[in-house]
Amino acid sequence: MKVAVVGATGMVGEVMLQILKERNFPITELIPVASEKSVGKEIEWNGKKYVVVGLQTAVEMRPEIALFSAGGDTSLAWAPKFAEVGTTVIDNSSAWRMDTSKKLVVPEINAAVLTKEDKIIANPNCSTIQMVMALAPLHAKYKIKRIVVSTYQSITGTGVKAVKQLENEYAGETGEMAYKYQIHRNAIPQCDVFEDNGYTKEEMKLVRETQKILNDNTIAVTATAIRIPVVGGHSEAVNIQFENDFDVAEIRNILEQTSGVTVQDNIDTFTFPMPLYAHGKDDVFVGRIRRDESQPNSLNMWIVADNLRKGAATNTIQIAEYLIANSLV
Ligand code: 11C
Repeated sequence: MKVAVVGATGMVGEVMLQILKERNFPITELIPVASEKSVGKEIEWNGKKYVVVGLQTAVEMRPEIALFSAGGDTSLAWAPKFAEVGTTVIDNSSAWRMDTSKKLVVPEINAAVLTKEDKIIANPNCSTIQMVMALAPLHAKYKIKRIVVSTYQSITGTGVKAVKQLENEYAGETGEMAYKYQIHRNAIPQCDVFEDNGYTKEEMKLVRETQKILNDNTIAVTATAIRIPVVGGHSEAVNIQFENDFDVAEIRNILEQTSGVTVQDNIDTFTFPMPLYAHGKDDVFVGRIRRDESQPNSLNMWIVADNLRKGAATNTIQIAEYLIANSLV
């Protein structure tokens, strides 16, 4: 496969390159693509040097697959140009996710919706991916009525500028700010911009993307997204109300059988997921599984995953692997 990585020098792009190597992705030609300021730079991948090219050059090279992680505007402008020359684009930005003509895919849940005709495929938001990974098998069994989720999100979700801000604050130095406020020793109740309804875009992604991936608009979702000074790994406290009653042991058992999910849940040994330990891993970790005793058919869980891996790069590459395995590209 001739594969373009668009945004190759960015945070997610670098993780993509790493994961392509780890998973031995079948690449015959790698095309690292970035914005004008990085064009001509050399990167090393799998023991070889590659020169970063611009978007137009990459389109002209007609890759079979383009993995995009270069922001919504680049995606809106360039994904269709790649699609026109026959490239299948898998896009990490929020640009196409809610477009009704585009599929929003978490391979373990809904890869079966993909066809050869899908030339722009959307990768969901990190906080949505890890939540639906744990919820999809439970929805299938007990039917979810309502989800209340609070997120505790890593600064790597914002990007390199936020990591620099934290490092500066930690060292007591001043520098460019990614957030309006200090993030070191703080928690900021704003991820992404505010929408007209008073929720942030990140919170509304959890609502809309969950309904689209689970293919069920009747699921009520309400979210609060918080930025915390963790470097790598989003955490979520999730309260779920089901239509049907459940047995907690059975829930644990279902999650233990779910591919891509690891249950870490033993309060006797203080075993539960934490971002420090999820960092660098591809699975979604679930723990603190317990009945919500305040209302019927309700459950509380704690869900943690590496936001740059399963939340972004790994999921994108899994989509590409599915396309190849099923001759859809
Ligand atoms: C964050 N979830 O942690 C964001 C990062 O819609 O793809 C990814 C934004 C997106 O801030």
